[in-house]
Amino acid sequence: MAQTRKIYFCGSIRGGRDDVHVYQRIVHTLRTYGTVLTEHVTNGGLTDTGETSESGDKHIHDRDLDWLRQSHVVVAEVTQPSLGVGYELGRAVDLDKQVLCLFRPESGRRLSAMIRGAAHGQKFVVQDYTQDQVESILNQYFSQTNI
Ligand code: 6IA
Repeated sequence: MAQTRKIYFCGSIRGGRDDVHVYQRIVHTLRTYGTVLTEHVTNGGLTDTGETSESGDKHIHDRDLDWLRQSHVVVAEVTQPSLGVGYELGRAVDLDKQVLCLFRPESGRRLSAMIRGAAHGQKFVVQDYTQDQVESILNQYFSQTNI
């Protein structure tokens, strides 16, 4: 399944790029479980102004939604609040996708009730973690899921 599984990864861009190194670690690990459709989220050169967008926001939105529709599973790093990530998660629920949200309590933040409160069995999982648990948590998640 790992070869055919399409993974949509979400992480903050204009919401702030402080956690880009964490996104890179997650996506590096996700590649062993499938094809990651949204590698650009880990681009260290991408700033929170998103000024490198040549194709325009509508193109970004429509292309990302296309990838979201194609994906089998959505993995989101939700520690850094991001309107775009919240929007993607809402659309993912509407599309009946399987979702894993990763949150680091050590950030001192409290996760939005609309994300924490969306947890629902294996369909929508919210997992607290620390950075050094990235590999073990993803291993556990993908060994349990049948997607
Ligand atoms: O509101 P935010 O910008 O923080 O939203 C971040 C989320 O929206 C990510 O999970 C992405 O999937 C999506 N997203 C937001 N901006 C872009 C984007 N910007 N490109 C692709 N996905 C985006 C332009 C940069 C591009 C030129 C490389």
